Formats: sequence, C-alpha cells, structure tokens
Amino acid sequence: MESNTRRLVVVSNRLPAALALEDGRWQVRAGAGGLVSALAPVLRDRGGMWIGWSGTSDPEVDAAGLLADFSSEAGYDLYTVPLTADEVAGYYFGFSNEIIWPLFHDLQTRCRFDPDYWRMYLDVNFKFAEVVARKTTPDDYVWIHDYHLMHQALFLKSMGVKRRTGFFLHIPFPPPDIFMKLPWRWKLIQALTEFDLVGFQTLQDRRNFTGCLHRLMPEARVSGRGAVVSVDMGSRTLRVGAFPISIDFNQFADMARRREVADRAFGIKEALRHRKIILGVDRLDYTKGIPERIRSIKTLLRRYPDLKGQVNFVQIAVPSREEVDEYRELRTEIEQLVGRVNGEFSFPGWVPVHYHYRSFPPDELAAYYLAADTALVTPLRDGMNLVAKEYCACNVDEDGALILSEFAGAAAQLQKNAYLVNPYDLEGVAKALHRVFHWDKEERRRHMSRLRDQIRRNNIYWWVDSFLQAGIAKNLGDFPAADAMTY
Ligand code: GDG
Repeated sequence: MESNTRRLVVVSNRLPAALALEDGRWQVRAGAGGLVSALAPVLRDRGGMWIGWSGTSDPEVDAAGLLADFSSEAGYDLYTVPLTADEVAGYYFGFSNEIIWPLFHDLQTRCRFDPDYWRMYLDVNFKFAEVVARKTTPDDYVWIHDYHLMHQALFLKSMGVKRRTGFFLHIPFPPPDIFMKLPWRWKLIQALTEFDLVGFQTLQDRRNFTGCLHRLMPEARVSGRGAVVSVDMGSRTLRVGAFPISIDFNQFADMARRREVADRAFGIKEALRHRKIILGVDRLDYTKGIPERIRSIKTLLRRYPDLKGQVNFVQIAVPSREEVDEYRELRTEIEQLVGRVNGEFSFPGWVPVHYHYRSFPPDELAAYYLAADTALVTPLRDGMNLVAKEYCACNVDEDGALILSEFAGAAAQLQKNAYLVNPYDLEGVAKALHRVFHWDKEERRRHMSRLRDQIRRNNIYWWVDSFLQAGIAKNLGDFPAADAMTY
C-alpha cells in the first residue's frame, strides 16, 4: 500500500483533546498548538485516529463516550488509554519527567533513577501497545510521539502484531557519555531500534543516537548520507533521520496582521511608553533557562547603564507541572530574582522586568510577539523551541531581532540570522542584547526577512510530509533535508 493511501494512526501520551470539569460537567476541549493543527487535516483527509491518555484518571468519567462525540466533529477517531493515578505517577511524573526529561536535556543531577518508575513505564507502554494493536490493522502507518512511548514497537512485535511504525522524539537525544548513565540504557536503545523509522529534531541528535548505538549495539551498521540514513541491525534495517519540527507559519503571520492584534500590540507598547521590548515566552521549566535570563538582564543593566529606562524585559511563563516540588521551587526562585532586579534598578515611571505567570490566549500572545523588538530565547537545552519560530512568523514588519541559545535545536537551522548565545554566559547574553539594541532598521530587516523565509518554507506541513515520506519512501537517496540545517 502506498504512502498516501495508508491510514495514519498517531499515538502520543496525551490526546489532542482534554477533558475538563466546567460548571460541574465534564467537557471535551480541543487542544491547540502546531502539532494538532498540522496533523488534524492529514487525519481527516486520509482517515485516521489518535490514541492517547485523556488527561483524567477519575473512574467515574466516561472518557470514551465524551471522546466519541468529539471524534465525529473532528473527522477522525480518538481512542483513550485509561490510566490510573498510580500509573500516571510512575510512568509520566516518574520515569518520563524525573528521568528521561532531565537526562535527555543533559541535566543528569536532576534525575531520580527509581526502578519502580521503570517498571511502571513498561507496564503503561504495554497498555498503550495493546490499544494500538486492537484498534489498528497491518495496512496502517503508526506514528508514535515522544519519550513517554519509546517501547511501542518492541511491545507490538512481542505480541506478534506487525505494523509499520515511525517514532519522533520532540526533545534532544543526549550524547553517549550522558545516555550511558541510564540504568536501562541497553533496553531502551534496543527498543528504539525496533521502530522502522526514528526521527530526531537535529542532525546532532541523530549523531548522538548513532553514537550510542555504536557503543551499546556494535553490530549496528550505519549507511547513507543526508538527513535520513539506514541502520542495518543484521536481521533488519531501520531508518534514522533529522526532521526539525516547525509551526504553521501562515497561521501566525495572519494572526499578527489582524487589526485587533495590531491594536493590542500598540496598546502593549503604549503601556510601556514605547521603550524597546525584550520578550521571553516559555513553559515554566528548568530547561528553559529563565533564572539565567533574568540574571543576564541584571548584567545588561549593570554593564550598560545607558539602557536604564530604555528597555523593558517582559517574561511570560506558562504554568507547567505545578504539582511537582521542583517546578514550584523554580517559580519561587524566578519571582525572587524578578523582585531583586526590579528592586535594584526601578525608578519612578520605570520598572525593568514585567513578569506574567499565566497562559495567554493565542491572539494575545501574537500581540506580544508583534510588539517585541527582541525575542530572548535562551533555553539551557531544547529539542527545537517553537517560540523562536513563532516570534519570527509574527514579526510581519520585519523589524525584530532574535537572540537564540546555541543549545536550542532551532539554532541548527536559524544560526545564520539569529544572534546565537550561550545562555550560561551572562555577559555574552548582555552583550548580544546591547548589540541588537543598536542594530539599525536595515540590519534587522535583513536578518528577519531571511529567518521568516526559511521558517515559511520549512513549516509544519513540510515537517509532516517529510517524516511520512521518509517512513514509506522506497529509496532514501535524494531525501530533501531542511534548508540550511547545519548540525
Ligand atoms: C517540546 C520540546 C519542541 C507558550 N506560552 C503560551 C503559549 N505557549 C506555547 C508556544 C509554543 C509552545 O507553548 C511551547 O513550545 P516550545 O517548542 O517552545 O517548548 P515545549 O513545550 O518544551 O515543547 C521543544 C516542542 O516540543 C515541539 O517538538 O520544540 O523543544 O521541549 O507553541 O506558543 N501558548 C499560548 N499562550 C501562552 O501564554 N496560547
């Protein structure tokens, strides 16, 4: 069966719709975000389904019934994998978020290698694989997303279920020296080789993966060039590729051109008295480098006192994993830092840091992107970072500047026209801010228009197509890589 006729089955930890209790009644709310908007039309057009957890472990809730109604509206099927509170604790908060998340972001000291987490991770992966086996047929293409579900292909095979499978990792893949710290390193890497295609965000992630393969499974032979290569495991071959994820460029650009959004952006600028706006937008997570960023703002104001009263730093931090102590502590740390910087530098009529701890509706976020003169995107490590791309898409006047961490996957594509920084180097970041503050209109336009061209071309639809093509194409010889993907 050919690529464009296979039914697509997407499997992820969470469904693209969440159950929420509103006015005492459970409702289904559609998820937003690039992945959902890119995959929904594909699922609708070629027929398909999405399998994932509904987001609630309440046994009283008829998740399947609620989702069935939602499915008919969405135009594709949604199936839930019911999980108990213990399963969510061990597999999601435990193994996924206390082991894989920090380890794969090179933050091994934050890992808690609890063997019970591993066992629960396997149990839940098995549960997912049972649902996938039941709901799909051998003609389907099964696309599994992210680090929560790395054992799907292995378990499907162990059940004797033959499926064509692709896996995409949204977060970085660590270099061998870090991966080797994982107590279950061999089992995990072996499970990944059971997919037909394994996709990463960057060539560097792909190289890290093949580096780990060389160490742990020396029989693996890598061949080919380009974005997608083949790995011969002796008894079977898999493909391994780099597919930098992106955004729906036109959707963001169109939003930024809407009258209400432009008015709102003007309102934001006016409220800040038309001072230059430096913007940070992140889920509140320790990988995003928010404390370091605030310290670099402090360094900026100390080193370059001429900028006092000239700039405002606006940080939007979206609440995330609030039930976890570490995230609550991070929130406190950020709030104290904001207080300290404002305490040190404010004067009547000027407060340097504006901090928002909440989620904004999409058009409000677009207004902030549009209003900002500089986006300061400085994660300590990031798979891709979509905020960097969204900022450029919304910068329809092409007068903004992007300062980007060299440790974000996005840097591999955007390095030529973003100002790259090391987020740990507070003086380097301050210098970058000072430099771009003095960029003239022409310099800003030149960089921004190139950034926008590139993101426009390699948008989320390109990403979906290239992954699916690599999953099914017979010959990888001339598989097209993303423009300018250099590492
Ligand atoms: C993982 C990887 C990879 C943020 N604030 C608001 C809001 N957002 C949206 C942004 C953006 C998304 O959240 C964040 O995406 P990122 O890519 O920056 O980061 P992660 O959440 O960590 O995502 C990452 C990604 O997966 C995709 O593969 O790029 O590296 O870690 O879309 O717009 N959205 C709204 N209001 C807000 O206040 N509506």
